[in-house]
Amino acid sequence: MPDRKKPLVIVTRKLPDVIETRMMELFTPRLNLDDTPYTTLQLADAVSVADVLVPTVTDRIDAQIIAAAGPQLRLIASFGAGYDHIDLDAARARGILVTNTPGVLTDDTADMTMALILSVARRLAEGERLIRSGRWAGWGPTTMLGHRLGGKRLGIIGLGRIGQAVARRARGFGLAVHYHNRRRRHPEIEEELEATYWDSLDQMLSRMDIISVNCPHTPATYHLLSARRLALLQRHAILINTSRGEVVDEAALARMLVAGDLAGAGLDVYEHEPAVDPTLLGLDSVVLLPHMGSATIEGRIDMGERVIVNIKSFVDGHSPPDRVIDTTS
Ligand code: 8YV
Repeated sequence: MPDRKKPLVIVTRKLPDVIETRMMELFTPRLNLDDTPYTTLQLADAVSVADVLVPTVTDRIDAQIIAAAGPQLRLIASFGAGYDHIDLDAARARGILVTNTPGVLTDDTADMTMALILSVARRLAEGERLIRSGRWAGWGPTTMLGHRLGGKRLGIIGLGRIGQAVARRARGFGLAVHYHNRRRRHPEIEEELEATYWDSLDQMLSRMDIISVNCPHTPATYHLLSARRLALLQRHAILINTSRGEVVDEAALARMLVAGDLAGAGLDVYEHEPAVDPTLLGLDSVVLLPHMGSATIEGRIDMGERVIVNIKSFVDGHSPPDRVIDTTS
């Protein structure tokens, strides 16, 4: 670190007050109180002077931005678990450390995954729209019928922290847990979750009632659910994505939903955020949320705390606990 006493920490978005206040005590932060996302130019300016950059998922820290970094930038302490918005190779080549905030948003994201499963299967958003439209004619024995969760099969793609938290919740709803993962999980985890492992994603897809995407977005998982793989799903199946939009071919998904080749989808993330495939907007069979899987005040404060711990340990000459391991190399 330069010998300036407190490091210049540039925070690209508005964080909870309590986090910003603590940063004021510990560092010399440059805050973004009106929360206007940085342009590429502003990001380049920021890295040219910051000792530490605190970006979020909405900031694209690509090779061009990293190239604009001044020699004083030694740490990118990202506010979020996913780090697909940061070019890790470029950062590593410049000797810039990258940290994230794992673990603290696991339960919130798993809760939201269950909420989407329930919303799609039991038509919650559609029912709510019906009430608000003023067109509800009253109860009927065969109106607004959805599907029972109990006894159905849930296929989880990516049984990491969040995937496992989804599995625990799903068991409480009587769902049978299946999963596909790059590496098979330890037998103890499989036993605890009563989870069935599928080495072949294709085979798992063709047998499940519900699919939940819980793997990170990496070059290897981009369009993992391609048009070909989506076509393997059963017509009555539903797809839930609370991970990253890029894992699913959104246009192909929209086409399948329109054609009735898939019963429904619950999406919290999109391929080209904040844009959403317009076809999806007109479909009653989909529930669409604005990337709010981890959006709880408690979660955001915990994320901010992790950012502070990472910066503080680095400034104090220690290894920050949440150094990102580049799984792509
Ligand atoms: C966060 C997320 O809100 O942490 C992640 O990876 O996708 C979100 O839930 C976002 O990343 C904050 O930067």
